[in-house]
Amino acid sequence: MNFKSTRTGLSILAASGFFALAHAQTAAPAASGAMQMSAGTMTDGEVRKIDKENKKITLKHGEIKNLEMPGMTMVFQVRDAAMLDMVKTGDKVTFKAEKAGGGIVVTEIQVAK
Ligand SMILES: [Cu+2]
Repeated sequence: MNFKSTRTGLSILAASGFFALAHAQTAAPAASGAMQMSAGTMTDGEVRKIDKENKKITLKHGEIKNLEMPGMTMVFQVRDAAMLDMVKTGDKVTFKAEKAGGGIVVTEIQVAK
């Protein structure tokens, strides 16, 4: 039990650390007057299907600006199968997708508030 709660605490810490970093990176170009910031944009979506065995998720998504992709429903690879424990079918989510290894990989996902 103790181990589990420690692990959860660590991953929350890691996630918030990552967030702080992302914010810091976003702040720099804005300060220098650059308005276009495409990399690392969060995209809205809705979970249609989860395939844990194959580390895949089907998302109905809005425009993914950093990939220049219009809204559609499609299957994504996820970076880490544990990400699929954080969402369920029907959830409205925000996620980050990047090109990696010839495919598109979801690198971050969270239930939309
Ligand atoms: Cu798509």
